[in-house]
Amino acid sequence: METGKSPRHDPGVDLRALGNTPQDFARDLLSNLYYERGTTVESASAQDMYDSLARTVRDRLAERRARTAAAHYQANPRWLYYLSAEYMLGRQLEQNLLYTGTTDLAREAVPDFDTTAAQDVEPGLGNGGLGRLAACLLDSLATMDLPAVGYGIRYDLGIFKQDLDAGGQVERPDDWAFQGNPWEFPAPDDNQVVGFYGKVTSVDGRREWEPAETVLGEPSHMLVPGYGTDTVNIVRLWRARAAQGSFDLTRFAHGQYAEAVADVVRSENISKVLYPDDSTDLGRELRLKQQYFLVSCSLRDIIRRFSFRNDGNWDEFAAKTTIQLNDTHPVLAIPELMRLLVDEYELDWDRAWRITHDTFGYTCHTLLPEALETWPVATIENLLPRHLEIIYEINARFLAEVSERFPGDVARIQRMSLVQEEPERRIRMANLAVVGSRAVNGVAALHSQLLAETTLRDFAELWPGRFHNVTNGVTPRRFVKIANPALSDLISSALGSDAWLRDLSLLQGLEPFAADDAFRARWREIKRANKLTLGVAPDFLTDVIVKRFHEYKRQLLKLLHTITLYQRIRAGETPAPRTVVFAGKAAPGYWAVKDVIRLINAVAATVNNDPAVAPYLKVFFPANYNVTLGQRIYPAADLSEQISLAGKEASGTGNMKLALNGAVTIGTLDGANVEIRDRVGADNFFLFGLDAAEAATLRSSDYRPRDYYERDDELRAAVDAIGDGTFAGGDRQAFGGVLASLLDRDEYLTLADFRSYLDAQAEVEKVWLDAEAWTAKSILNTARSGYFSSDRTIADYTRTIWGLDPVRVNP
Ligand code: RUG
Repeated sequence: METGKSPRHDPGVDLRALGNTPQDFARDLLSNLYYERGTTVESASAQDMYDSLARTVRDRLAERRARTAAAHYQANPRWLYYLSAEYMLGRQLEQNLLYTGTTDLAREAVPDFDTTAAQDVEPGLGNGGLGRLAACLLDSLATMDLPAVGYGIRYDLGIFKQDLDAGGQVERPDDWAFQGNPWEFPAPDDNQVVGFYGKVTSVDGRREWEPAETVLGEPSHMLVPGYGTDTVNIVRLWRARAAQGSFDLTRFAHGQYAEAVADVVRSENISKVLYPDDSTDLGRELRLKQQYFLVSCSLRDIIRRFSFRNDGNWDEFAAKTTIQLNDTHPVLAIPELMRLLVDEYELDWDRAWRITHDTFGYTCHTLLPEALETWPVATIENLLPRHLEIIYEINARFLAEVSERFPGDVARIQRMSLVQEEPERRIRMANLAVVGSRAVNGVAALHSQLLAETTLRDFAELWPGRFHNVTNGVTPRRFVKIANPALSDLISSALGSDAWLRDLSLLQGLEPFAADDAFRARWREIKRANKLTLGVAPDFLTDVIVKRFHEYKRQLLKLLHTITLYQRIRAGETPAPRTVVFAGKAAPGYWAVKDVIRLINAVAATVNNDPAVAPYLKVFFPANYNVTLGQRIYPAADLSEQISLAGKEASGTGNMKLALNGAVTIGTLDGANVEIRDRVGADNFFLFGLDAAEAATLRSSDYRPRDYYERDDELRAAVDAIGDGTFAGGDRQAFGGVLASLLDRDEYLTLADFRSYLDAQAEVEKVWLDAEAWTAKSILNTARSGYFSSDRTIADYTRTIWGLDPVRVNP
């Protein structure tokens, strides 16, 4: 039941009669097979069995959901609404079995459990860290009994599937719900109508927008259970549908089939596909349409929920509602709420602005200027004419405030304006977000500091109290308990309970075990077994760099090191055996890094086919890195590569998942690496490279990558091998682009950090050869990473930004 409606439990029906005995569970599974799939155990396909199992588990969550809704209805609490264009939820079955305590029941009831579970498709409704963070935060909100709803888009096609063809990335569509999505509840009663285009007129002194096109937003939700509690929250996802009457029957009757559905297709395209890019400003109108679609549907839904409970008393709105904007993608929510309040609910501007400003919080996830969205004024004017007027009005009032504070500072006013004038007029979404929010936060301590000192400096000077840091975190339920069951059992037995899954700081209790021989031996055995599961050599050092491909993340630096190792082995050295694991997707149009993927696979082919090298080095590039694959890689990793150029990675969260699974980090002082090192201790972290200030200085000076190339023999040999056809059957042109980017530009200072990185790798190797010393560091990494739980992140948001109170669900 969706909250917002009065919960009417039939007093004669006890929903909990579902029960959790093996008989109850088996009966419900059979009943779902019969009545939902029309089949029997004997003739069920794997998909039938999966779907029925999913429904059996979902029913148990639905019962908790009904109780959660009832508790929320009674408490009428302050709500958090999390607006995000992306959620990377990961597979649902195993998580929901764990959270309902039915894993063993399912294993008993289902004839071939593993085949059944393998049917579970991960909804890949996000690109990478930002979308996975959103999913971790939802998990923690529910676990901490906080009243929250996530809002997003139900893309038909999620993040593309990556294939490797001749070593190059090929993208295939991800029709994730092709077989249906048993976890989802449609809620057609709560449809919303969204307008686009059209004109604005003045009627009785008020502005009125008449959209020229309308689209239906159809919601469905997925359940978000908390761990160790009965709370089940929801994530509500909007799907675009053509408004009634869009199908042109007359044209169809005349055989004009494509024209007959043109309007339907145009409308439904809005939620057709996730934009496969998480870091550049794609100037596409359809993307702006998606953003407005998400925002408009969600705000109307939020207002519906608020009005139902609070009789539309607007003075209560900001007290009862806090809306978090996950990056700039949902920032149109600010002018949209203003439009709703001023135009539709007829509040005066000042009152509407107070409410709006007090309602929003904005999380910034980047420092890269190219990732700060801007939209051409002309595009917004055409698509959302009334919103442009409102943005102008917000800007005029805001700039008046700036002029008053900094009289005559024209340059400052130009920098802070919501409107960029040159080379074309564009709306700066991050500026709009900061102006329209009561709180702004970065996602790691260094990131928040650099935001206030560089990217958003003018704003931090104007409103210092508005800026906060909330360091990211990850859910230990998915990324330790589910991903690494053997390690979880060992941790629980060492700590005497599994309470650490709800209070990750308890991992500290593992510290003494770093000195315990038997414990270290068991720790190593588990790592070995996890490597076998991943399919890598159990006794090799597993060295992983898994993340989206981007130049600033410097997968190329890892590759140069790999080539150097290869060349050393060819020259007769015998380094400690290691498998280098690369995984990740590149944005389809980002050719510079697609070439890097091709090059990695070319190096892999050469290395892996050279018998002289085989005892010492392997390169492994599993395709299609996603949450599911990550869950297999993190538990197998010994070394976590976090080697971005300092000052470029906002936080990173793979670094946290890996450390929690006992990987030791080699990294720069970037993003959350800084905090990981602070916590695990400098002795348990391999540091290298320029820091953010040094990198900024070098970048702004006359940096010459060729000087580094000429000075360092090993670097020169590695770079030359890229250019001389060693990895391309003698073709010297094959990787010319990569070569030129390194030698002529090297925007991310790869060559400048190369030697320092190799020195740190030498240290890695030295420690690795002492298995006991390495294992102790591995254990200490896990023991001291409890801070990186998303439960702590949520506690920080709650304390510094959201001000939420938990609502307990009655048993
Ligand atoms: O690149 C950042 C990561 O550093 C960060 O850990 C993650 C979650 O905060 O967000 C990533 N991100 C940034 N994804 N998209 C953007 C572009 O704004």
